[in-house]
Amino acid sequence: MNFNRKKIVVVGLGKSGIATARYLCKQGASVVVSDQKAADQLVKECEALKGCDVQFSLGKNDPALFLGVDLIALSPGVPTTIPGLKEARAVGTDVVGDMEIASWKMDKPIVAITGTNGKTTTTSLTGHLLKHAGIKAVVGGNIGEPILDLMEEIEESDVVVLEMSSFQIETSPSLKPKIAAILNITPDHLDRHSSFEEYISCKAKLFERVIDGGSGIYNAGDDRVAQSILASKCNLFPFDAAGQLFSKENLKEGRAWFDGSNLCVWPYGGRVEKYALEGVPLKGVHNRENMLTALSICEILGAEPALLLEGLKSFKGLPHRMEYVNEINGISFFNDSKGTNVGATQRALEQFAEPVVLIAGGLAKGADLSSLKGMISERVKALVLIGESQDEMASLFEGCASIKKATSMEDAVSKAYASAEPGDVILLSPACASFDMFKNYAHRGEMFINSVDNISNEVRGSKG
Ligand code: UMA
Repeated sequence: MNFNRKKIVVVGLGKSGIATARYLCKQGASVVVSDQKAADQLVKECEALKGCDVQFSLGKNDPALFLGVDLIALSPGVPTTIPGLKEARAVGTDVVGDMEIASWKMDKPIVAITGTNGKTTTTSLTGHLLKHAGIKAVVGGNIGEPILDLMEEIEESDVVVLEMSSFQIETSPSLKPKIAAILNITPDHLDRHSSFEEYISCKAKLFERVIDGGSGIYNAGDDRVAQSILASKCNLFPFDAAGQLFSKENLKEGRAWFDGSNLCVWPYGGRVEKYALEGVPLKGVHNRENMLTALSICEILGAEPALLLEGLKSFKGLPHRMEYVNEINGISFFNDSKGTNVGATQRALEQFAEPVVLIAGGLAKGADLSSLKGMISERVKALVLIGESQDEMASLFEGCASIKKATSMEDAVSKAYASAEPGDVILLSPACASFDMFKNYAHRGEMFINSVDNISNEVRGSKG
């Protein structure tokens, strides 16, 4: 589509909406930005579009705006079912996401990474490894860099690496990856998808869109993933991060696995490369999933294995994902604020052999939190609950661990500290979204770190 003089409504004035409006404006489109929030809640966002000739329609997503326009660009957080969209589609108006718009203008090979957990780490690691191997990669998408802000960089790049949420997959039917990867699927975003099955099939659509001769990398140890991509026609590339699925006879081209001490990747038409894990900072099964995926992508793209191993060793991980914060009086603090669903918290708890004091709660997004029961009984000695779901969680987990409720992050950290003894771990891994108490998961993680710093200063003060 040539955007010049086209009438376009951009819905949602967050990161994506700002980038979309800015991009379309530059292309000569006549843009109206709609957001359900009122103008006084969007001062910074409106400021970010200063100098762009856009109109604002704030305070609600007015369905009347969707009539008679050429295109509606939805931000990922905006449901595809808001009033007015059905009628717009019925008269042939395209309703798409920012990645769809980008796909109309891009001719670079695309790597698309999805999954419920680990996709940000994998996307970031893939970008890091490719750069380390001398391949010019632009990294964006759900990771926090809207793709339409990166279009100029993309022109200069060799490959585009995108983290894609289910919302972004749903609204970008023409985005055709050369390599797609699905890390894992556990229940999430059930407030947006009509069922878990629908969420799974949305992720699996990515494999159906892979270009001819392209590859689909997937977690063979995740039955839901393995089942969902069965009909896919791309070159399937399963990986086994636990090292228990493939027998000796089964180790063949187009596979990646853990052999007990090395990560092994055998690309189609290549040979087996082994990456020893000694000196590699990412730990745990879930990080092996992330590393096997990133290494497979890089090898398919022709990166030099010796450089990839160096890259694995120099990758330090990401903030708010199982991030070590501090140790105070023998108690270790970990920030996993990005643990916004049950699967993520389950994985976080699996990492510790030590007794855990868990800070959890927030917006449950329609999830069935009861599936955490077993893990909490097994690993958690005390549970400190925050946010909207705290009462629901308190009754669900009664008898599984001692339970306290907190009114703020500072209160939660102080109650967790009072419940812990030397040798214990205090873990923030909420299993819920953050928006009931915080701006986003990063804000929640920062508040956790600040509260830990305050305790550390008090302890030092009292010792001094
Ligand atoms: N809004 C409306 N109407 C609605 C709903 C929302 O007008 O019905 C408005 C809100 O008032 C707000 C704006 O939309 O002003 C927010 O849009 P958004 O939620 O799409 O947020 P962005 O800031 O544009 O961020 C989005 C992604 N957010 C979501 O998918 C919820 C970011 O992923 C992504 O990094 C960014 O685009 C850049 O591409 C975040 C996320 O939480 C990290 N993703 C989920 C996840 O990882 O689990 C999917």
